[in-house]
Amino acid sequence: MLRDYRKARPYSYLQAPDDQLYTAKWGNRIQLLDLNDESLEPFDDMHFALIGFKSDKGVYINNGRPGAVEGPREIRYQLAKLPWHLGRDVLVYDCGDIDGPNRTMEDLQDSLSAAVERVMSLNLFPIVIGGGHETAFGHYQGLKKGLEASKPDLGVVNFDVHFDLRPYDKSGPNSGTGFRQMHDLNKKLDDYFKYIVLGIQEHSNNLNLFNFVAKTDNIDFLTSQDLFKADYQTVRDWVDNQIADMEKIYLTIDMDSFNSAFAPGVSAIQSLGNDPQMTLAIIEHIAATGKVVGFDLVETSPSHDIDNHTSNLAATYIFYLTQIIAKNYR
Ligand SMILES: [Mn+2]
Repeated sequence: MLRDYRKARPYSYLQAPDDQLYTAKWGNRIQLLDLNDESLEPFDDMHFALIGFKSDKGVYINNGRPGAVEGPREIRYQLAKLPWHLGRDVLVYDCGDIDGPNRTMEDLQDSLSAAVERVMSLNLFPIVIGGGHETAFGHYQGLKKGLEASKPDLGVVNFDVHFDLRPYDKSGPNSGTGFRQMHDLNKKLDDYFKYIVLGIQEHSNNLNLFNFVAKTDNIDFLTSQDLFKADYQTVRDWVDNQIADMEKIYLTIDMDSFNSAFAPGVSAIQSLGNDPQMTLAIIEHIAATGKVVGFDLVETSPSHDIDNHTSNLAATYIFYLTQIIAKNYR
């Protein structure tokens, strides 16, 4: 039995099932799945599994503005309103949430990891809706365990303002340490680790972090200004070069990487952030490689949002990414 697991309930966000594919919305097509149902058999076809990660404990520990705990709820509402373009064969299951107000961040990360592993054992494609960026360390560990049989070289692609590579020896793990934890975990296991970040802002990372990145192999980045100045083809070539040796990819999108005009509902607003169109083009290109084994959207904080801009942007990304992934996994 999964811990801290709340199976999906038909919140008011879901509407009556609709077989009319030309008029159906996501809210008519999403189905519920209980990951603790032991009678489930692995699925034969490519389907998606939504998991909400109801934690902003890492944001709180990191002295950020809490609120991302409600991200999963609001993004589901936005998703339900979008038209269905995935046809009849691709299904999206809402598998519910990892939720535990009285549990530690590490407990919840372990529980998320187990849920992601369970999703993969059912041959479903995980989409995790955060939650603070502590989502990443839980999601990543679940993917790693889910891939244990074949042990591919699993790379990490992060769209983020921050490296989230902070040392945690004194402060303890939080939403800003997840990728350092991945780095340390793989170093200990002597496993493959490669990590790239797109959208780094100089003014949002101290020099100690740039120093760590400079002297660590297999971590590379483009700043948000690099993305602004380069044309799409240049960025695409850089990405292709970076991901060439990744056999599988874990993709994570921090909503604070976007310009706050597009994504005001985050803990750390970013006045100079990435453009969502440019970012989508790059992410679609990465998804089209067929290497992505799971993705998440984190740090959507509805209480800081304006007119649901941020949750709507996150839902829109799910809309486009699922199409590309479904097409390239067949
Ligand atoms: Mn982050």
